[in-house]
Amino acid sequence: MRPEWYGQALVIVPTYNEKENLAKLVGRLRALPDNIHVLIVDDNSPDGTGAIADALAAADTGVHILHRSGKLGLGTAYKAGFSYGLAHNFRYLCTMDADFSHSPESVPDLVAKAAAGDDLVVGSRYVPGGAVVGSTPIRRLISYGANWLARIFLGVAVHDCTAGFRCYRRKVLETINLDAIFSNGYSFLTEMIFLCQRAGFRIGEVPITFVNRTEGASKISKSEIYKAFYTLIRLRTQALPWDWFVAQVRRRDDKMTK
Ligand SMILES: Nc1nc2c(ncn2[C@@H]2O[C@H](COP(=O)(O)OP(=O)(O)OP(=O)(O)O)[C@@H](O)[C@H]2O)c(=O)[nH]1
Ligand SMILES: [Mg+2]
Repeated sequence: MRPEWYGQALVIVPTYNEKENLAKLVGRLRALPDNIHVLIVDDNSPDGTGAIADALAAADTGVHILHRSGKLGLGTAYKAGFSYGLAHNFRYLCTMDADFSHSPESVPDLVAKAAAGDDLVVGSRYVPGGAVVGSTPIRRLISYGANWLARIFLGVAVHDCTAGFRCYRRKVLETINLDAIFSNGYSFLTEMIFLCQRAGFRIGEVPITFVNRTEGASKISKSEIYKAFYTLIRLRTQALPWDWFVAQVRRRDDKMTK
């Protein structure tokens, strides 16, 4: 039997130099029984990923493509994808990496959980049943550290807030002011979770097995790690009760001048 959300989910796949992975990934997503559409957001990949995406889109009306002029960052790729998905009336907007770290066959689990009531569903490595395969100790440490800091500094309740495997209900993306999101790179992911939690959205997690990429190269640079620290500090200071603080100082000043 078809799920209630048949044909209503879009998976946004940002790509930069993913020629080894893209056709296989799109094939597996489109082979799922739920008519899940795919939107590739390619940043003029020098390896010709854009041309592969064009061919896939020409052969299947369920495959869409957005070309951007150059490498503009993961966060802005997601934003461009969200605008496209909202404009084309999709009810569930998912994001995933192109490198098979996220299994295409897990997408229906995420959408089904959103359809059952969660506003945002995260494909999570760090809940019971979740796992990481093939990562280096240093990558694991960075990932654990980032999640631990987000929990301590920002009070984020999600166990895997740096995961790019997600499903949003369209209501979330219509409510959160995407233009006000500062991060343009990987930190976008933590910032989105923080904003969703603050807006009171219901966030769920589905355990996934994250498999480190075997084809193509990572795009994470050292500067993304510095940016992640900056994001934590910026979000924390933004969330402080500045209005309350200013009111206390004013009250004290008033008392002193009386
Ligand atoms: N459009 C676009 N896609 C990007 C950009 N940076 C990364 N990506 C894509 O975003 C996804 C995640 O990037 P990865 O390099 O796999 O980053 P990661 O998964 O955190 O790192 P690895 O574990 O080393 O693979 C992949 O599909 C990339 O091709 C960008 O600037 N623009
Ligand atoms: Mg990856």
